[in-house]
Amino acid sequence: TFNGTWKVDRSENYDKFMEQMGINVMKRKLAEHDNLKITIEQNGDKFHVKESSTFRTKEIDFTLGVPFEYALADGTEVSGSWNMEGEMLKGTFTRKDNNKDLTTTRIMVGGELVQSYSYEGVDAKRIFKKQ
Ligand code: MYR
Repeated sequence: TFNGTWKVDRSENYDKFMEQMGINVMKRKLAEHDNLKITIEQNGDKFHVKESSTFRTKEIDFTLGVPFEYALADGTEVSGSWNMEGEMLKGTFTRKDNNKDLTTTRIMVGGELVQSYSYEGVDAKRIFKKQ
């Protein structure tokens, strides 16, 4: 289960990913220490996700397979949906400003929540520990 509050512990290649997303170096430096915390409440195929970081606090409700819109912490607007593939949550989103795809997954690995990000050939991961 993904339910719980998850605090980012470490990241892999996240700076390169953000650079590919077009985020400037100053924001990337701040994002390195964003203290991202995600609270997930899943009820069947319905999710309530609360995101909090040094940048903002934001809450969203979505249903698996149902498209929704979301603004990323840097303001980039995307639309897309989350789907369950086996034990993995897979999010397929499209940037509204350039129509390019951003995919992301969430999976539990050894008690940690691992979120992967992929954009234009650059992959990154952020690994969260339960709070
Ligand atoms: C959620 O489940 O957390 C809400 C929906 C998230 C949609 C998009 C997730 C991709 C996040 C990419 C972060 C990039 C920062 C530049």
